[in-house]
Amino acid sequence: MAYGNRRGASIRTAAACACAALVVAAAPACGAKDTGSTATPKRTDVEVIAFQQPWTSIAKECTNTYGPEGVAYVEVSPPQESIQGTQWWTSYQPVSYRLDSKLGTEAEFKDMIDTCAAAGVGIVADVVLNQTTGAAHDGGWKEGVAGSKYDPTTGAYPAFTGGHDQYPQGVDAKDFHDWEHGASISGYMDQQEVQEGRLSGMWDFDTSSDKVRDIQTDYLAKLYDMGVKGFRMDAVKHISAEDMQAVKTQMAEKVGKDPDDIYWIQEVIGNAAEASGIQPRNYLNTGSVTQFAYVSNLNSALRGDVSALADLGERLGDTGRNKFAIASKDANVFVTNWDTARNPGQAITYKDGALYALANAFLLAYDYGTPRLLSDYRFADRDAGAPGATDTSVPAVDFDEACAAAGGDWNCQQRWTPTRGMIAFHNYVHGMKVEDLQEPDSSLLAFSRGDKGFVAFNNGAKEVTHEFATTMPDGEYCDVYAVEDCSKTVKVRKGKVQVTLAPTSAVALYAGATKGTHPAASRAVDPSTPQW
Ligand SMILES: [Ca+2]
Repeated sequence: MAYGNRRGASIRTAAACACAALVVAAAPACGAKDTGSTATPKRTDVEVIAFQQPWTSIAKECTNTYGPEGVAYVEVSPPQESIQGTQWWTSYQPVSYRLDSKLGTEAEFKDMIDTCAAAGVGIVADVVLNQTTGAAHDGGWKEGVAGSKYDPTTGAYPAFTGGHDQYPQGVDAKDFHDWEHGASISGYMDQQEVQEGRLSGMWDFDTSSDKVRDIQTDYLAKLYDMGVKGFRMDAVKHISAEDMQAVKTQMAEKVGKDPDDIYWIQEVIGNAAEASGIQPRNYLNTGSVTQFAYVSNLNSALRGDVSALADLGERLGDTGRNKFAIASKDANVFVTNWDTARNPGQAITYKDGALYALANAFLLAYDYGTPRLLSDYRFADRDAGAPGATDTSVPAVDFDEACAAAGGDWNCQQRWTPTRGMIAFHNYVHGMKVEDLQEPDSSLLAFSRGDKGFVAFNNGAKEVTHEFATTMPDGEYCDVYAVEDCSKTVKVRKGKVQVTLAPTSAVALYAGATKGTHPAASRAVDPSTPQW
């Protein structure tokens, strides 16, 4: 309802501007009075991955940044106890479902959920159900980050006892798949191999077993009852669709909800050349799926001919035309995640400088899928954990300090000015169709979102001035890609908009951001924004 009111107010303002301009272009012209008093547009579906960030740090950032800028969900790294080690990927090797991890305690996790909820932000938990730890170890008992014992040689994990300790002995080798006597997955043409073999040598849970499901759904139900608003399910391609469905149904029963009402994002890395049974389309009954073709399409088009993005939504989303397509409503889309960022050539990442901000702007401006941004840290070594990580913990990061300037250990993408502006843009134009898509040459692309927004991209190396058509009403709008305080504006006149685009840059306007109505800002550009 508040959204409707705000929309109404913005339209009235825009209409007043147009009238003033028609009458006479004199002071005090419409837009001259910079009140900056409007709140940011109401949050919709934007998610940010807070990669390897401690719970206390995320809680503060919900209050300071995610809430105010309009993020709907923050996806946190796996919250369960894992193996020890400084590397980030230790989080993906659970040794118990205790909520004592490198990123914080159960009490800190709960406090983060509550603090973020108070800021209007829902927590999405990254959940690892496919596996425990690597089996190829030197034998003997080891300890997880919270002290739980496990023996990766024999497959004994006594700390997986269930939510009520109903399995006091925990799990052992019988509770895991035994495909080819514990062989690892070596190919992706055989569904059984992919779903029952060991992923990189890790013990593979028998997710068809009642006992395993009971333990795992206890864990999910606990997270949900604590206030977690959604789940990002890891390595779902390695879990059969039947097992995934059964797990979700049982978990929903435990929390007394309809499974369809539980937000469920499934990591399924689609590859048309692989077995039919592991394709993303098999999992649409349980939730949305990660759209990795989006990552590769953005990667190639924004590094080359940007006009290749013109029909992206149909190409990736029209299931009538392509059986590997994923409809917009089912697609979780992103420029990169932490995995593709570590595989050179797979995605546009922070290492690509201005092109990364441009790609994230396209992600938030275009109308396909549910956008998921990444907040992460700089790395040279692909295995490197978060700054300061030890074998058992990641130190809290004060983002006010870490993001006080560009170029620190943390990238601070969530604070960059183009990020803030494009999140507001995305939320404001939500539900409007892409219209007037124009691609005058191989480095320019522009489109409108009905009468609510206009965006233009230049992925070329030269500054370009170009006049585009737009469905936006006449007015003078803030360029929210460039500034937060409306110190840079662009005028729309009679369905035309002339913009000057710096090399590898964008211009973004939405009807709710004019001189008189742009969201309040204390500066033009956030200090964490890199000088590309
Ligand atoms: Ca499996």
